[in-house]
Amino acid sequence: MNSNLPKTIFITGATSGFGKATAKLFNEKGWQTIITGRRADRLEELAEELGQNSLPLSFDVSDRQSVQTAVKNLPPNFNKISVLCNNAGLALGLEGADNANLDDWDQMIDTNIKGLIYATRTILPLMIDNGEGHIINLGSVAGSYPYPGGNVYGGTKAFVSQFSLNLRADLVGKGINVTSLEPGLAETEFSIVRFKGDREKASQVYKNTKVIKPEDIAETIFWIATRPKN
Ligand code: NDP
Ligand code: 8X3
Repeated sequence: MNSNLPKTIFITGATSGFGKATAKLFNEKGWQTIITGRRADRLEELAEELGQNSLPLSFDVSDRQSVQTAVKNLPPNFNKISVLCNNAGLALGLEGADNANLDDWDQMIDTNIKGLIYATRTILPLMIDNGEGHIINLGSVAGSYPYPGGNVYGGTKAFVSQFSLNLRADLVGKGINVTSLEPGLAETEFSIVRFKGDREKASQVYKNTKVIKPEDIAETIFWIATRPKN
Protein backbone atom coordinates (compact mmCIF):
# COMPACT_ATOMS: atom_id res chain seq x y z
CA MET A 1 0.00 0.00 0.00
CA ASN A 2 1.29 3.47 -0.89
CA SER A 3 1.02 5.53 2.29
CA ASN A 4 1.56 8.70 0.26
CA LEU A 5 -1.87 8.39 -1.31
CA PRO A 6 -4.32 10.92 0.16
CA LYS A 7 -6.60 9.56 2.84
CA THR A 8 -10.37 9.75 2.46
CA ILE A 9 -13.01 10.97 4.90
CA PHE A 10 -16.72 10.27 4.34
CA ILE A 11 -18.78 13.00 6.00
CA THR A 12 -22.54 12.83 6.45
CA GLY A 13 -24.21 16.24 6.61
CA ALA A 14 -21.53 18.32 4.89
CA THR A 15 -23.88 21.00 3.58
CA SER A 16 -23.70 23.09 6.75
CA GLY A 17 -22.20 23.58 10.20
CA PHE A 18 -19.72 21.03 11.58
CA GLY A 19 -19.78 18.83 8.48
CA LYS A 20 -19.00 21.64 6.07
CA ALA A 21 -16.20 23.04 8.24
CA THR A 22 -14.77 19.52 8.58
CA ALA A 23 -14.80 19.01 4.81
CA LYS A 24 -12.95 22.29 4.30
CA LEU A 25 -10.31 21.54 6.92
CA PHE A 26 -9.59 17.99 5.76
CA ASN A 27 -9.42 19.24 2.16
CA GLU A 28 -6.95 21.91 3.23
CA LYS A 29 -4.86 19.18 4.89
CA GLY A 30 -4.70 17.20 1.65
CA TRP A 31 -7.39 14.59 2.32
CA GLN A 32 -10.00 13.40 -0.15
CA THR A 33 -13.49 14.24 1.06
CA ILE A 34 -16.76 12.50 0.28
CA ILE A 35 -19.32 15.14 1.11
CA THR A 36 -22.95 14.17 1.58
CA GLY A 37 -26.31 15.64 2.51
CA ARG A 38 -29.76 16.16 1.01
CA ARG A 39 -29.17 19.62 -0.49
CA ALA A 40 -27.47 18.85 -3.80
CA ASP A 41 -27.01 22.52 -4.74
CA ARG A 42 -24.98 23.18 -1.60
CA LEU A 43 -22.91 20.06 -2.15
CA GLU A 44 -22.10 21.06 -5.74
CA GLU A 45 -21.07 24.52 -4.57
CA LEU A 46 -18.82 23.07 -1.86
CA ALA A 47 -17.34 20.49 -4.24
CA GLU A 48 -16.45 23.26 -6.64
CA GLU A 49 -14.67 25.10 -3.84
CA LEU A 50 -12.80 21.96 -2.67
CA GLY A 51 -11.71 20.84 -6.14
CA GLN A 52 -10.98 17.41 -7.57
CA ASN A 53 -10.22 15.79 -4.20
CA SER A 54 -13.87 15.94 -3.23
CA LEU A 55 -16.84 13.82 -4.24
CA PRO A 56 -20.37 15.18 -3.64
CA LEU A 57 -23.10 12.58 -3.06
CA SER A 58 -26.61 13.75 -2.40
CA PHE A 59 -28.86 11.41 -0.43
CA ASP A 60 -31.05 11.21 2.65
CA VAL A 61 -29.11 9.33 5.31
CA SER A 62 -32.33 7.99 6.82
CA ASP A 63 -33.08 6.13 3.57
CA ARG A 64 -31.27 2.82 3.96
CA GLN A 65 -31.35 1.96 0.25
CA SER A 66 -29.90 5.35 -0.75
CA VAL A 67 -27.04 4.97 1.71
CA GLN A 68 -26.21 1.50 0.41
CA THR A 69 -26.43 2.57 -3.24
CA ALA A 70 -24.20 5.60 -2.68
CA VAL A 71 -21.50 3.52 -0.99
CA LYS A 72 -21.75 0.64 -3.48
CA ASN A 73 -21.22 3.04 -6.38
CA LEU A 74 -18.18 4.82 -4.96
CA PRO A 75 -15.53 5.22 -7.67
CA PRO A 76 -12.42 3.07 -7.01
CA ASN A 77 -10.27 6.09 -6.10
CA PHE A 78 -12.73 7.04 -3.32
CA ASN A 79 -13.62 3.65 -1.84
CA LYS A 80 -10.79 3.29 0.66
CA ILE A 81 -12.39 5.23 3.50
CA SER A 82 -10.10 5.99 6.43
CA VAL A 83 -12.60 8.05 8.43
CA LEU A 84 -16.39 7.95 8.58
CA CYS A 85 -17.72 11.07 10.26
CA ASN A 86 -21.32 10.36 11.22
CA ASN A 87 -22.34 13.97 11.60
CA ALA A 88 -25.75 14.36 9.90
CA GLY A 89 -28.34 15.07 12.54
CA LEU A 90 -30.89 17.47 13.85
CA ALA A 91 -33.15 18.56 16.66
CA LEU A 92 -36.73 19.50 15.85
CA GLY A 93 -38.81 21.48 18.32
CA LEU A 94 -38.36 22.22 21.99
CA GLU A 95 -41.83 21.33 23.25
CA GLY A 96 -42.34 19.21 26.33
CA ALA A 97 -43.07 15.53 25.79
CA ASP A 98 -46.83 16.00 26.19
CA ASN A 99 -46.98 18.56 23.37
CA ALA A 100 -44.20 17.47 21.03
CA ASN A 101 -44.89 16.62 17.42
CA LEU A 102 -44.60 12.88 16.76
CA ASP A 103 -43.44 13.48 13.18
CA ASP A 104 -40.55 15.51 14.60
CA TRP A 105 -39.71 12.66 16.96
CA ASP A 106 -39.79 10.19 14.06
CA GLN A 107 -37.49 12.36 11.96
CA MET A 108 -34.94 12.77 14.75
CA ILE A 109 -34.88 9.02 15.36
CA ASP A 110 -34.71 8.28 11.61
CA THR A 111 -31.81 10.68 11.07
CA ASN A 112 -29.78 10.68 14.28
CA ILE A 113 -30.12 6.98 15.01
CA LYS A 114 -31.11 5.10 11.88
CA GLY A 115 -29.06 7.26 9.49
CA LEU A 116 -26.00 6.80 11.68
CA ILE A 117 -26.37 3.02 11.89
CA TYR A 118 -27.03 2.71 8.14
CA ALA A 119 -23.85 4.61 7.26
CA THR A 120 -21.87 2.66 9.86
CA ARG A 121 -23.13 -0.77 8.85
CA THR A 122 -22.56 -0.02 5.15
CA ILE A 123 -19.06 1.44 5.43
CA LEU A 124 -17.65 -0.71 8.24
CA PRO A 125 -17.04 -3.81 6.06
CA LEU A 126 -14.91 -1.67 3.71
CA MET A 127 -12.83 -0.55 6.69
CA ILE A 128 -12.48 -4.12 7.94
CA ASP A 129 -11.28 -5.20 4.47
CA ASN A 130 -8.73 -2.39 4.52
CA GLY A 131 -7.63 -3.30 8.06
CA GLU A 132 -7.92 0.28 9.26
CA GLY A 133 -10.45 3.00 9.87
CA HIS A 134 -11.90 5.44 12.35
CA ILE A 135 -15.57 6.11 12.96
CA ILE A 136 -16.23 9.50 14.52
CA ASN A 137 -19.80 9.93 15.69
CA LEU A 138 -21.40 13.25 16.58
CA GLY A 139 -23.06 12.83 19.93
CA SER A 140 -23.87 15.79 22.16
CA VAL A 141 -23.86 16.91 25.76
CA ALA A 142 -27.62 16.50 25.33
CA GLY A 143 -27.04 12.73 25.43
CA SER A 144 -25.86 12.95 29.03
CA TYR A 145 -27.45 16.10 30.45
CA PRO A 146 -31.23 16.53 30.28
CA TYR A 147 -32.98 19.83 29.63
CA PRO A 148 -36.67 20.68 29.17
CA GLY A 149 -37.68 19.93 25.58
CA GLY A 150 -34.55 17.85 24.95
CA ASN A 151 -36.61 14.65 25.26
CA VAL A 152 -36.12 12.66 22.04
CA TYR A 153 -33.16 14.67 20.74
CA GLY A 154 -31.24 13.90 23.94
CA GLY A 155 -32.40 10.28 23.71
CA THR A 156 -30.97 9.93 20.20
CA LYS A 157 -27.63 11.31 21.35
CA ALA A 158 -27.55 8.92 24.32
CA PHE A 159 -27.96 6.19 21.70
CA VAL A 160 -24.96 7.56 19.78
CA SER A 161 -22.85 7.44 22.92
CA GLN A 162 -23.78 3.86 23.89
CA PHE A 163 -23.70 2.57 20.30
CA SER A 164 -20.16 3.96 19.96
CA LEU A 165 -19.05 2.10 23.10
CA ASN A 166 -20.61 -1.13 21.88
CA LEU A 167 -19.01 -0.68 18.44
CA ARG A 168 -15.65 -0.49 20.18
CA ALA A 169 -16.38 -3.79 21.87
CA ASP A 170 -17.19 -5.40 18.50
CA LEU A 171 -14.10 -3.95 16.85
CA VAL A 172 -11.39 -4.89 19.33
CA GLY A 173 -8.40 -6.25 17.41
CA LYS A 174 -9.73 -5.21 14.01
CA GLY A 175 -7.78 -1.98 13.64
CA ILE A 176 -10.85 0.25 13.67
CA ASN A 177 -11.20 3.09 16.18
CA VAL A 178 -14.47 4.59 17.33
CA THR A 179 -14.96 8.00 18.93
CA SER A 180 -18.12 9.65 20.16
CA LEU A 181 -17.58 13.40 20.06
CA GLU A 182 -20.07 15.14 22.33
CA PRO A 183 -19.96 18.93 21.98
CA GLY A 184 -21.98 21.57 23.80
CA LEU A 185 -23.75 24.55 22.28
CA ALA A 186 -22.26 25.55 18.94
CA GLU A 187 -23.53 28.14 16.48
CA THR A 188 -24.49 26.48 13.19
CA GLU A 189 -27.85 26.12 11.42
CA PHE A 190 -28.83 23.71 14.22
CA SER A 191 -31.22 26.11 16.00
CA ILE A 192 -32.66 27.49 12.75
CA VAL A 193 -33.58 23.90 11.91
CA ARG A 194 -34.84 23.22 15.44
CA PHE A 195 -37.13 26.28 15.27
CA LYS A 196 -38.16 25.55 11.68
CA GLY A 197 -36.69 28.62 10.04
CA ASP A 198 -37.37 31.15 12.83
CA ARG A 199 -33.97 32.89 12.72
CA GLU A 200 -34.86 35.39 15.44
CA LYS A 201 -35.74 32.63 17.90
CA ALA A 202 -32.63 30.72 16.86
CA SER A 203 -30.33 33.70 17.47
CA GLN A 204 -31.65 34.01 21.05
CA VAL A 205 -30.11 30.62 21.84
CA TYR A 206 -26.60 32.02 21.35
CA LYS A 207 -27.14 35.38 23.03
CA ASN A 208 -24.68 36.20 25.82
CA THR A 209 -22.74 32.97 25.33
CA LYS A 210 -19.29 32.35 23.96
CA VAL A 211 -20.33 29.58 21.63
CA ILE A 212 -18.27 26.91 19.93
CA LYS A 213 -17.70 27.55 16.22
CA PRO A 214 -17.96 24.87 13.49
CA GLU A 215 -14.24 25.37 12.80
CA ASP A 216 -13.45 24.43 16.43
CA ILE A 217 -15.26 21.12 15.97
CA ALA A 218 -13.53 20.54 12.61
CA GLU A 219 -10.16 20.97 14.31
CA THR A 220 -11.16 18.52 17.03
CA ILE A 221 -12.27 15.98 14.42
CA PHE A 222 -8.99 16.42 12.55
CA TRP A 223 -7.02 15.90 15.77
CA ILE A 224 -8.99 12.74 16.57
CA ALA A 225 -8.49 11.39 13.05
CA THR A 226 -4.76 11.91 13.07
CA ARG A 227 -3.79 10.30 16.40
CA PRO A 228 -1.18 7.57 16.06
CA LYS A 229 -2.57 4.03 16.22
CA ASN A 230 -0.94 3.35 19.59
P1 NDP B 1 -26.48 21.97 10.90
O1 NDP B 1 -27.96 22.07 10.87
O2 NDP B 1 -25.69 23.17 10.57
O3 NDP B 1 -26.00 20.75 9.96
C1 NDP B 1 -26.68 19.53 9.96
C2 NDP B 1 -26.27 18.70 8.76
O4 NDP B 1 -26.97 17.45 8.81
C3 NDP B 1 -26.62 19.36 7.43
O5 NDP B 1 -25.53 19.24 6.54
C4 NDP B 1 -27.80 18.55 6.93
O6 NDP B 1 -27.78 18.46 5.50
C5 NDP B 1 -27.51 17.17 7.53
N1 NDP B 1 -28.72 16.36 7.60
C6 NDP B 1 -29.81 16.54 8.37
N2 NDP B 1 -30.74 15.62 8.09
C7 NDP B 1 -30.21 14.81 7.11
C8 NDP B 1 -30.68 13.69 6.40
N3 NDP B 1 -31.88 13.15 6.62
N4 NDP B 1 -29.87 13.15 5.46
C9 NDP B 1 -28.65 13.66 5.22
N5 NDP B 1 -28.14 14.72 5.85
C10 NDP B 1 -28.92 15.29 6.79
O7 NDP B 1 -26.14 21.43 12.37
P2 NDP B 1 -24.74 21.09 13.10
O8 NDP B 1 -23.60 21.23 12.20
O9 NDP B 1 -24.74 21.85 14.37
O10 NDP B 1 -25.01 19.59 13.47
C11 NDP B 1 -24.16 18.50 13.08
C12 NDP B 1 -24.26 17.41 14.13
O11 NDP B 1 -23.74 17.88 15.36
C13 NDP B 1 -25.66 16.92 14.42
O12 NDP B 1 -25.64 15.52 14.58
C14 NDP B 1 -26.01 17.61 15.75
O13 NDP B 1 -26.96 16.89 16.47
C15 NDP B 1 -24.66 17.60 16.41
N6 NDP B 1 -24.43 18.58 17.47
C16 NDP B 1 -24.68 19.92 17.27
C17 NDP B 1 -24.44 20.82 18.28
C18 NDP B 1 -24.75 22.29 18.14
O14 NDP B 1 -24.91 22.96 19.16
N7 NDP B 1 -24.80 22.84 16.94
C19 NDP B 1 -23.84 20.39 19.55
C20 NDP B 1 -23.64 18.97 19.66
C21 NDP B 1 -23.90 18.12 18.65
P3 NDP B 1 -29.06 18.58 4.55
O15 NDP B 1 -30.08 19.41 5.26
O16 NDP B 1 -28.53 19.20 3.30
O17 NDP B 1 -29.50 17.17 4.35
C1 8X3 C 1 -26.81 20.40 20.58
C2 8X3 C 1 -26.43 21.02 21.89
O1 8X3 C 1 -27.35 21.79 24.13
O2 8X3 C 1 -28.56 22.48 22.13
O3 8X3 C 1 -26.58 19.04 20.63
O4 8X3 C 1 -28.70 20.21 22.89
S1 8X3 C 1 -27.85 21.38 22.80
